[in-house]
Amino acid sequence: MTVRTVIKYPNPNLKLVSEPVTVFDDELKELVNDMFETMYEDKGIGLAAPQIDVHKQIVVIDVSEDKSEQKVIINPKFILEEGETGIEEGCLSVPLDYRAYVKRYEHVIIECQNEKGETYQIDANDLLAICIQHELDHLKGILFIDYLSSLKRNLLLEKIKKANKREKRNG
Ligand code: K1U
Ligand code: ZN
Repeated sequence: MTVRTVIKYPNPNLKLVSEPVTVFDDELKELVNDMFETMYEDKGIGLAAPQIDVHKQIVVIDVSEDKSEQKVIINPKFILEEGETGIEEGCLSVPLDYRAYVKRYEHVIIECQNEKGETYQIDANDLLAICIQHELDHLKGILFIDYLSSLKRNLLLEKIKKANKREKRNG
């Protein structure tokens, strides 16, 4: 298993729309294992393939504290979206540990495939529902900061650019 590099905003590749998975082979299983390894290493609760610059409809999620609720979500489709909730979200692809409140559905049902190609449904509430929506947005090239005003997003972008310049100068 390998920890992959997570690409960061404003990398334009984060805006690409991911392609469906058509081949369910050992290479896919290895990619899924690498995604879990990368997510746990970065202390995340989810990771979408485009975040490691792989533009395929693959997401891994584990909202547990003991790595006991692993979910592999491939080629997902929303079946139901209802209610309203929200938390201060973060993203492994957004630098500076930036957090912001995002409004989300409280209850979602999705249909998807696992790494063997088997179709199944996930019925999710609360943090799992929020995480699913955040990760499935990545597959459409949407980041949680896209829901902010352009003023807030541009302020963040300036801060990130300054931090990147500082890092380059200091090595
Ligand atoms: O997609 C990602 O970059 C992972 C992201 C998932 C996520 C966090 C929060 C709300 C929705 C989706 C993270 O794991 S960020 C770090 C984190 O562990 C976290 C942040 C807020 C609440 C709970 C966990
Ligand atoms: Zn994210």
